[in-house]
Amino acid sequence: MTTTTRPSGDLDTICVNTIRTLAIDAVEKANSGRPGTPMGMAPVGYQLWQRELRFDPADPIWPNRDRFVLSEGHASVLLYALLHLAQVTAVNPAYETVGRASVTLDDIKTFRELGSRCPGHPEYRWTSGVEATTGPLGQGVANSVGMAIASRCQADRYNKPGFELFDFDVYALMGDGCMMEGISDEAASLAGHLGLSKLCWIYDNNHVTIEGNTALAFSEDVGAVFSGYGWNVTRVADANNLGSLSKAFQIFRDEAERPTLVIVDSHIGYGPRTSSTPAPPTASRWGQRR
Ligand SMILES: Cc1ncc(C[n+]2csc(CCOP(=O)(O)OP(=O)(O)O)c2C)c(N)n1
Ligand SMILES: [Mg+2]
Repeated sequence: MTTTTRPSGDLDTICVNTIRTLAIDAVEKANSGRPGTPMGMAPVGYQLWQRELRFDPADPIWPNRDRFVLSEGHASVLLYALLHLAQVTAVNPAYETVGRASVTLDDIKTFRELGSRCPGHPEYRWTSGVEATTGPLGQGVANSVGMAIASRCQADRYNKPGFELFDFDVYALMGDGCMMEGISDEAASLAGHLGLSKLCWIYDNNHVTIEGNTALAFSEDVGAVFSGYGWNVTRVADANNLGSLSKAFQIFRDEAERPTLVIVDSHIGYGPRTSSTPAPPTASRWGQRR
């Protein structure tokens, strides 16, 4: 007789922690890669893919699907975990359904290996469900502006009263590095000018980049800058608060004139308890007190 051990905690917490542990295991197996950002952003990915995005895992090329762009491409394993857990099906480069999962558990086990469906950075038309190739910081958010322009163009061209064929939203997840890149500001300026209200950037404000604390090189008031670009700016003080995330995404959808920036405060590597990393005071770890 086999027994199944069910992890403790509510279902949302189990799902979020499953994303975290997939990220940890993939990076450990590859002996390469970055689990910290997927762990910090796991609740954001979960909230988006479970509750916010309109998409059909069985039809990943539905033209009116909401788009998700992982601009912080170094966190690729977050996207692979989401594609796997959402059971997105695969299409080939010609966009034909091929009857298998986009990302299997075995694919995740080959993370960062040559020929893997889970390369170090996400590749468009290599892993289906990946909407844009990312890695060069800033590139994904810039791509997302083009996608939001496409959403409006297709709506203008094809929608008729009572027949709304196109109204898809575009979400892009970015980090401090994306925010520092000039291309992001140019793209944000254009998005604000055009009033691309179908566009939502989510800024992983974890105050750390490769070189250390962002205080070393980055101190601009991001909210003020984006307000100046004509964006709607909102804030989530704790990435683990799914209710706050939900409200922020509702604020985005209620906005009809401007693109939205959601500034999310997070902790890189959130989750495991070690003797050198005390629990943040604002939230219990792993969703439960220990
Ligand atoms: C244009 C560009 N420059 C440099 C890099 C190398 N790089 C990869 S991740 C990273 C730091 C990213 O920091 P952040 O976006 O804050 O991500 P986090 O460390 O918080 O996950 C850098 C500099 C890159 N990918 N693209
Ligand atoms: Mg950062």
